[in-house]
Amino acid sequence: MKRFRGVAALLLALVSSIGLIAPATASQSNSDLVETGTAAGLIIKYREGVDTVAADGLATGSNAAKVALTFGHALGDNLFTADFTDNLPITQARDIAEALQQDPRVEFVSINHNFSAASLSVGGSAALAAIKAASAVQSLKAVDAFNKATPTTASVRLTWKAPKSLFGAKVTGYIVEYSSTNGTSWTAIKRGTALSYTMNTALEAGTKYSFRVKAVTTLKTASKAGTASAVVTMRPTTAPQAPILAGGNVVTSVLNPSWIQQSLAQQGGLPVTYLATASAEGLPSATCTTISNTCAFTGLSAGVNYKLALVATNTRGSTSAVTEFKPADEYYSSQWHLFAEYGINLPTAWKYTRGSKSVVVAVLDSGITSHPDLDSQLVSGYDFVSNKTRSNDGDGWDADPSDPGDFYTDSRGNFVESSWHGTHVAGIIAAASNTIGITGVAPNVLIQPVRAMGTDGGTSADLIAAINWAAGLSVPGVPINPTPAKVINMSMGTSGVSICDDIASGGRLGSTGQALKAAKAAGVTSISAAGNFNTDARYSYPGNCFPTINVGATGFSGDRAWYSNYTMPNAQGVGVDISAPGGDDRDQSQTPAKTEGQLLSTFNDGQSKPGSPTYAIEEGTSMAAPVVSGIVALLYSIKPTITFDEAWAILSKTVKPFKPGGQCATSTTGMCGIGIVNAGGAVELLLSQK
Ligand SMILES: [Ca+2]
Ligand SMILES: [Ca+2]
Ligand SMILES: [Ca+2]
Repeated sequence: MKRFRGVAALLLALVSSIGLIAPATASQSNSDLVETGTAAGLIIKYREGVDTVAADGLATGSNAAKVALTFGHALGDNLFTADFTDNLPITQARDIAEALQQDPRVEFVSINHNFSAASLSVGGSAALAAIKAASAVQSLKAVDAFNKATPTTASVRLTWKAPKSLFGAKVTGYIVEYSSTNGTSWTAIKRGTALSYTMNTALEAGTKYSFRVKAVTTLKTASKAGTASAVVTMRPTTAPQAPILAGGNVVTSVLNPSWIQQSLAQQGGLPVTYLATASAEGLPSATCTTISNTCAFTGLSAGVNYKLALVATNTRGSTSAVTEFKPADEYYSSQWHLFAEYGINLPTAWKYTRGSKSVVVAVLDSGITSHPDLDSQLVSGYDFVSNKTRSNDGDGWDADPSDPGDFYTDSRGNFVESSWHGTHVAGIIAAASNTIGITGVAPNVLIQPVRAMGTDGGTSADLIAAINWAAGLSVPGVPINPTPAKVINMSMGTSGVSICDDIASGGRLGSTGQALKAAKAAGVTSISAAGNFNTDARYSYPGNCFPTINVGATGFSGDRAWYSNYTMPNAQGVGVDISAPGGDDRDQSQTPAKTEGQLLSTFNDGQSKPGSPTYAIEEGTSMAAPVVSGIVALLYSIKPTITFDEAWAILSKTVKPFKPGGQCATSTTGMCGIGIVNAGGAVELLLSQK
């Protein structure tokens, strides 16, 4: 039997230095890799007709393995998990798997790998000390901050004075809270240390808002929010938003055009007058003024096509009907990965589509939290975290994929804050284009949150069930997915060496590979993160499984992000397929303010359990993979029957080049994959093929 020895020293060196990658040895192959992670158990596939429980009541095959195996879940496709009581080193798990493989009733055995979220952990883990909250901030005032430069954005300027009492701590920021329900519920926004804040997101003209402010004080590493200031109220107004013509802007034989009735917010909170102008080449134009949503023209020639222009006016200003899409989300200018030189050229793609509501992207991750940029973007998902401790929701598999937080106390006793990883990933794909916050790559597609990671990661058995379910395939004991996904995003990886292929299987697909292949056959394209350990992408599961599009991360300047795994020479097809911006905090000189070279997306401010919705920057191949998933979702929106292979062909033919002279560009072995994904190029190529 082949043993797995010989390159351990090389592997260790690679983690800290990529300088060693050039001298590839001809003898390197997957079977040389020494696996170094832990395994939660095994995944067993029985031969056709074999009962999984033998006549003696023991699990079939456990005697051959000479170990006690606890049977866990049926995963679909005749796959079953057999769990170890405690995690075992993968090398030990392999020995057990090899013994079990000798049982003639067993078709094959896979390792049930452990993996974790493939983004870097950012933020500290300081425990809250018992410091005293500051007193209320003083003299809070609110005025309408209408700005002619952004005439349809409702804006309120708040000013206040510092609290009287800080109890020895220092102010490190303020939390502004607003309410559209007369103070019944409040939404918090974290601010800097300035004694003012102009709020121009999340507000609708014509609505009465309440505002209050809390000081955040910090003593050493401990922070505390102070008591709230007195409440002030304000009803902002704006110029009207552009009216939407019901039938486009061409009048054929209809001489009484209408447009969609505007809401109070769309009217800027004020009475609006509409001026419609109908024009046709060589004929006099006609105008019509009204306060309703229809106009009766006189003097038009019958049977002529007129072009209609529509202007809405109130006391704040005027806005014309526009057809070209420009996102009005407050933080769009911070989303450099969408439009910068080494971004994904998304504005070109958006000329044609921002996605279709019939396309679902499954986010196999830590779950989801309530967020005003995501709540409108969801279809129902599922929770496949089987381990009742790791799940943090008190049970195993269940129908509720909400993220209860994955906080934990590490082995040194430090509190590790919840990552809200699934919330961040989901926003990159499909945050709503709604004037607030950010916009996703494909804001008109829908997200299916599927929990596959809990505290400290997940297991491949749960991931396999999640893949099968997301793709609409059957998973025993779970209702069929009513809205199967077309795209599956897997932003996760392993720190140790975890090989996807099976032991003693002669290159046959492993259980994860089987699930991915079945998903592909069901019309699904699966996207994976290549991992964040600055090492050979062959080592990181599930990105090293086939078939997925395995994504590496680039930074603002278009070269490999420092942490991103990469393709080794002679990697035998297991490596990084393509790169996408995932952020690089060591490459931030030209990035928009406060992004620190990273990607801004939806987040939650709770340290353990979910708190209030917010936004945060993160970096990782976890952030790069959903960029690709969003683009692939745009392709499905244009061509619902597109296949995995067709989508890959489109992506690979349209990539942008890496930064000239950089590591990715000068590598002769496709270190960072074929190039940087290009949304505009991909959408235009697909449309040209239709
Ligand atoms: Ca659960
Ligand atoms: Ca749950
Ligand atoms: Ca938004």
